[in-house]
Amino acid sequence: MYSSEITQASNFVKGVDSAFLLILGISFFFLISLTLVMLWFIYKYNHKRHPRAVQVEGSTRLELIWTIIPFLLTMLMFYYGWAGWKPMGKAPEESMQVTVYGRMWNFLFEYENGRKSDTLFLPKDRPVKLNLKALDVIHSLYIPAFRVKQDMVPGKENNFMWFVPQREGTYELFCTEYCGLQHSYMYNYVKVLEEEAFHGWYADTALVAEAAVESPTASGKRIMQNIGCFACHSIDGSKLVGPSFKGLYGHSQMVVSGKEKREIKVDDAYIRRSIYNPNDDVVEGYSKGLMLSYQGQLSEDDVKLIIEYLKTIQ
Ligand code: HEC
Ligand SMILES: [Cu+2]
Repeated sequence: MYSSEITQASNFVKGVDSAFLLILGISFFFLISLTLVMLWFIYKYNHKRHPRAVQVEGSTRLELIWTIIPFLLTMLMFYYGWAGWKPMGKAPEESMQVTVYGRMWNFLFEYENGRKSDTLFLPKDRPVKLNLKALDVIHSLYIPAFRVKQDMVPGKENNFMWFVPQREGTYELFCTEYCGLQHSYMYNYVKVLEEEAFHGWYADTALVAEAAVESPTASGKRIMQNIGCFACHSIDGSKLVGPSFKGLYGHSQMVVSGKEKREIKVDDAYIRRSIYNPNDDVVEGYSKGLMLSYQGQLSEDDVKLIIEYLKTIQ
């Protein structure tokens, strides 16, 4: 269908596009031919040219034709669809593994060496298997340029997608299952790099170095932006899904702990608890269960930096 010189963005582009173009082609063929036949009939059986209506009854030959041809066409479409889809179900053994966490409302990519990122960096020409983990509701990971899309179902075992990126570049990636208020925040990029450049990124401990030159408050803010806290929390006093961070630190807050309502002072321990066990103390007027624990996703050091940043929002 394409000349083989053009490299596709991924190994699945060809199979999906062939099925798509075949179905589109068949649809257009029938759209045009049926329209022409209709116009021809309007002309031919016009009342003036054909004054007396004739009843036509039964034609086995015609009925066979209009059963067999559509049957063959649907089987052809099925075959192309199936042939394009089948290889997606089995990832090669040697695939690079990346774990994708989807939560309201961001994606987080975790690599085998522990490196985490909100942009998906990948080496060119190496199969990659994305192990999909939805932490709250159903999300769906979609990379249009690679022609791959997979629902992320909470609790589902062996939920994955795989592909081979074949062309360097930056491609869109987003959630394509409406998952609540800030669904549109789940939008990011895939960056496909040459093997060497990828390794530079992968092995780079610059993230730590970066944090060392950055002030703790700037690091705290960056961590929060990367992991998506601001989808639910503002810093200007406006109420989003959760309470605003403005003027939070050092002030008192009414919270519901279990059945008991109490007033607490917002200090380091309270913020740490809010991040790791958000349902222990639920801010009065907000629902339990909206904020999920960041246990395992944010380290104690990350939390300390976040606290430093929160102190500055007064
Ligand atoms: C999906 C929406 C959502 C995301 C994302 C989210 N939160 Fe929350 N957060 C809430 C809600 C709702 C509450 C209030 C209910 C409660 O206390 O659990 C809350 C409460 C809090 C509180 C207590 C605030 C107060 O006024 O006492 C802190 C601190 C907090 N979140 C920090 C964070 C941090 C840090 C992040 C990012 C690592 C984050 N949240 C991500 C929804 C969210
Ligand atoms: Cu989503």
